[in-house]
Amino acid sequence: MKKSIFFTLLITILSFGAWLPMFAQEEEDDVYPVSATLIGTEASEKLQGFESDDTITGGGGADLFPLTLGNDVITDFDPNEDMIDVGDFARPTDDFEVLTSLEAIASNATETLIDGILSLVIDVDGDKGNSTTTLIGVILADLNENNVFFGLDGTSIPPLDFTHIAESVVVMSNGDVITTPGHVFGEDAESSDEDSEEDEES
Ligand SMILES: [Ca+2]
Ligand SMILES: [Ca+2]
Repeated sequence: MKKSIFFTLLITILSFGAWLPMFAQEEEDDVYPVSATLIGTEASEKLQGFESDDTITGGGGADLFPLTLGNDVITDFDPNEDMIDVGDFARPTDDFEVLTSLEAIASNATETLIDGILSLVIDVDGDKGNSTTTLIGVILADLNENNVFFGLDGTSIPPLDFTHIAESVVVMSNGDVITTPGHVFGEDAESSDEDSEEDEES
């Protein structure tokens, strides 16, 4: 009898131990980006925020700005050189089939004075989640087929030769601040993972 009580106790302790990491994991999953700041350089780069409220500045070069959820601000969109990627809010396969054409953007956007500068506020998700992207100093007439990428023909890579990925500084919901350094496009963590895998194999 004593033995079975011992084993019951042991199993109880062990299974509780097994649950602990799951609780920890759950807590980790609850941490999410609250706001992000992306500041580009003179290079042509991709500046992609998160599902947070992001402030994005491209700097020089021909920059690509994929729009994301949250209330975001792009401070220096240059209609003659830069490009916004609205693909995530245009394609029927995604959750939001809203910004499917320049006309659709027009009907989901308002020109508003922000700090005295006429700017374009685009309701990216059609009011489903109150997400907006504000293009400072841009008016509706500035947008055209050359600076908006829809990806509706099945292509997902915008025709803009960016060479770099911009640095992002992200404030998480638990107060942590995570910085992802800017880097050359293609030379990211994935390639170093592959390297280490190769090392293990050899
Ligand atoms: Ca740039
Ligand atoms: Ca965002």
